Amino acid sequence: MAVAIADLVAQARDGDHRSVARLISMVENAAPQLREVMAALAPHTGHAAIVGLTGSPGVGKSTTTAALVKAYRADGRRVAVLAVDPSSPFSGGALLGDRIRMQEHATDDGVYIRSMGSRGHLGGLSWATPQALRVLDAAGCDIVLVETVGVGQAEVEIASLADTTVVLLAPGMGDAIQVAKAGILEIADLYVVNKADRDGVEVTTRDLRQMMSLGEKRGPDDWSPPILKTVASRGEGIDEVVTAIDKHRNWLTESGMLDARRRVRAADEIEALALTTLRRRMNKSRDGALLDELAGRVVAGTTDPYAAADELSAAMTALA
Ligand SMILES: Nc1nc2c(ncn2[C@@H]2O[C@H](COP(=O)(O)OP(=O)(O)OP(=O)(O)O)[C@@H](O)[C@H]2O)c(=O)[nH]1
Ligand SMILES: [Mg+2]
Repeated sequence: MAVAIADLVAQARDGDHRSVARLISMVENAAPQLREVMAALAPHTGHAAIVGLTGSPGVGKSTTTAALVKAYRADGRRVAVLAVDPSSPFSGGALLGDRIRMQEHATDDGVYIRSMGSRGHLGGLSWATPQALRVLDAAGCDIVLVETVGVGQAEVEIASLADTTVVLLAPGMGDAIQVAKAGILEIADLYVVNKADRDGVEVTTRDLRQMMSLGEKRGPDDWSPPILKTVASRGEGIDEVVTAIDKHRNWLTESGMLDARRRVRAADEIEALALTTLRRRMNKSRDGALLDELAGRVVAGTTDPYAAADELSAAMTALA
């Protein structure tokens, strides 16, 4: 059972799916070896292009993802799909429908598919997803597609994890209005109006364009998000999406934005981990009844909240 972490990482880098799966499970379960895992992965990260796909329920994210996988494979690229379900605490296998759609890739070593719930005991998406992305990146994936349904804050969170964020819309779903509401205009690098075989595709595209022009604050060197039309269920327009994603990637690299985005992301990750450590120490000091005692003194007026917070911080530092 006890496999050396270095071996596990080496096997994952050789494309062994079971090793990748075990590493991601370690992330999700916050296994005790996680520090060692992350240290072993670190030198191998930074290659994969992280592409987030988001949009309202049923807009065609999974169908588009499957079509993109096919296109990337035809191009000889190694690709992973991480389906993040913000409403589910469950992880592990892919959702049933998505599994069927992905069936043609099931025996392809160049494709890795995983779904994650996001309400894990450790606070979900923001905690486990970046670490899972590190595993897939270090495992040698060229592209990691992260699919998440655009409800609540999920799409904004995904955008903060992705190099390129693709927002999907479909005609007749009032999506253009939703775009404005959800602050999607700030996060989209690429719009895909899927189900272009349906009526209303022009209306959706026009609404979207109008919405974009209202929010326009772009300089001449800034990226201007293109609007593409697809019929994902027939694979139409998918090559154009691949090209646009590559083009955005090149822009990110050349403008220095890729590095800038990644630094922000790393800073967020470090901050989240540091806060987790602090909270753990605070709970320890709570066991020691310090917080309780301080609260009593604040209520009694013998100290003030600022001085009490200083005292708590000092006690937490001493616990380091
Ligand atoms: N007419 C048409 N139907 C499509 C197209 N793309 C997908 N669909 C259908 O739309 C339905 C929803 O597609 P999914 O790919 O599951 O959508 P999704 O966004 O992943 O859905 P959730 O994960 O549930 O949010 C399915 O029945 C697809 O077959 C398209 O281009 N045209
Ligand atoms: Mg889906």
